[in-house]
This record gives sequence, C-alpha cells and structure tokens, in this order.
Amino acid sequence: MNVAIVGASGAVGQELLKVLDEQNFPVDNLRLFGSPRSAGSEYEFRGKRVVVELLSKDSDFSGIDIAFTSAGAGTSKEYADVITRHGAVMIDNSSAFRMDADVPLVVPEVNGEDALDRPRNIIGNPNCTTIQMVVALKPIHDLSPIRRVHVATYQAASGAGAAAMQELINQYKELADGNAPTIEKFAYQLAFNLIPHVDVFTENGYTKEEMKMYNETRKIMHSDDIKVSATCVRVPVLRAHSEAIWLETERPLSTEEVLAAFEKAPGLIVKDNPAEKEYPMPLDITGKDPVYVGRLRKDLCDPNGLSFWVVGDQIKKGAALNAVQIALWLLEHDDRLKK
Ligand code: 2RA
Repeated sequence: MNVAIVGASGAVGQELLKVLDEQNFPVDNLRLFGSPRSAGSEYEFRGKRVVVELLSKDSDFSGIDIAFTSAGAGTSKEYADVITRHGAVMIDNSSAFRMDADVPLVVPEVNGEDALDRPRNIIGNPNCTTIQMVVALKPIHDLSPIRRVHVATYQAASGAGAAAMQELINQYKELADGNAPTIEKFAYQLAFNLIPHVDVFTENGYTKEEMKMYNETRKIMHSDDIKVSATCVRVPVLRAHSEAIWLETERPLSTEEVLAAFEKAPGLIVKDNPAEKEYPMPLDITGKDPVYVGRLRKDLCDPNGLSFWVVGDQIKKGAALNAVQIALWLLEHDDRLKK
C-alpha cells in the first residue's frame, strides 16, 4: 500500500508512524506532508529516512492508496480535494467532516462496516473522548439499548498537542523554582489545577468538545435515541484521557451480565478489582492500545442505571491507532483496497 501522512510532525502524526509499524501495516511507499514550518524535516520509518514535503494545492497524491490527515480542520477542508482526487482514501483525524452525512465516522469495534460507504472517499476519525467511550458503550448497547449517558471527562494535556504536554511539564518546574508558570496553550495554569473548558463554548452553554460527544456518539451508534450530556475537563495528566460514565438502559442490567459483555468486547480490557485497588489509571494506560474499564457498579439513583470508569491513551486509541485500525479494517473487508 502507498501511504501518506499529512501533519507528520504533530503528536498524532508521529504516533501514526509508530502505530503503522507496530501494526505491521503493509507500507510499500510512505510520503509525509506538512506545513512550511515542518517541510524539509526528516523522520525514520522502517529504517528509511523520509522527508516531509510541503503540502500545497500542487501536491500530487496520485498513486496514494490511503492518506492519514491530522493537521487541523482547516487544512483538511482546504486540501481534501487535492488528497482524494486521484482515488486516495482520506482517513481524517480532524473535526472537519465528522458530522457530514456523506462521511462515515468510524470506530472499527463499533461500526467498521460504515467505512465501506464513503461517497467522498473521506472517513472521519472521531474525537478521542468519543472513541474510548463508544468502545465501552457498544457491549452494553447490545445487551439493552442505551437511553441516556452522563459523562465527565478528565482530559490529558496531549489533547492540545505536544507543546501543551511540554507546557504542563514546564509549569511544574517553573513553580518549583518559585517562578510564574508559562500559560500559552490553556486558558489558565494547568499544574495543580483543573480547567472545565475544552475547545470553545457554544450558545447552549456546552463546549464544542461536549457537543462532539453528544453528536458523534449518536452517529457512530446509529441511534438518535441516545442522549449524551458531557462535562469535559482538562486535567494535569500527560496523555491518557479518563471518563466517569453514568448511563441508563432500556431494561435493568446486572453488573454480572455487563462484566461478561465487557470481557468479550473487542478493544476493551476490564481492570476492576477494588478490593485489590485494581482500576484503570492514566499512568498505567499511557502507550497502550486498548481502552480500559473498571469501577463497574449499579447506579444508586436509577434501577436501569450503571456507573463505570474508562481510560484510554488519547494519542493512540484516541487518534492514531483508531485511524490505522480503520485502514486495517478496509484492507480486510474492502475489495477496492485489498492487499
Ligand atoms: C482535546 N479532544 O483533548 C480534544 C482534541 N484532541 O483537546
């Protein structure tokens, strides 16, 4: 397969290089594209040095089978035609096309088959918080349709990019040295703090991040009956997102049947033994592929309710790994792309 990565220098672009190799993705030729700032940079892939090409309207994507894009919604919108016009499948990590009716939004463990219907040859990679949540929702929804979800997220600095991760690290050093912390990537100091503000606020009082979880979950789960109310919070963690989830299903479910469903669910690992202090934590999950679930219990407020805790690596399953898994799903199921 001839593969391209647009946004190769970013945190997700760099993770895509790692994940493509880890997943033994069949790459015959790799091309990297980036902004004027990153053009000319070199990265190694399977022992070869690859130079980042400047992305422009003259960039020639002919011969490219799959193009991963992770350079912001503006770049995806501006260059989608350049990327797809010669037949490349564009797997886009940005929010540009996620809610377009003619663009599938895919988490392979949940709705892989949607990737087959892509009129514009664009496939949306969902928002990181949505990806890890629906991996856990799917086995429950299969037992009994989910009606309502309340979720509080605890989002790592990595969601705002590599520079934001470095800012968090620097803030602790600056504070330890008795200096004022540098605050550029977030609205306030993140070290020793929590910021209930991810992305911009909309007119209904929710942030765009919170509305992504509402809208994307319904599209991926093919259910307009699921209502998701989210509170998205930035926390001083480097690269794994955590989520406290409360949900209500059509019929009451026992923790035993849900646990059995979790155990069988693809892409999900159960880590749930409070007596042994076993539950998922960002430090443990960073760098790992699966989504982890724990703290499963009946909701005390609702006989049809369940509560549990989910943690996933934001850069891996929350972005790069899910994108590569979409490509792997296509290789396995789409004759137009079979190896
Ligand atoms: C964040 N989900 O965590 C958003 C974008 N990656 O900042």
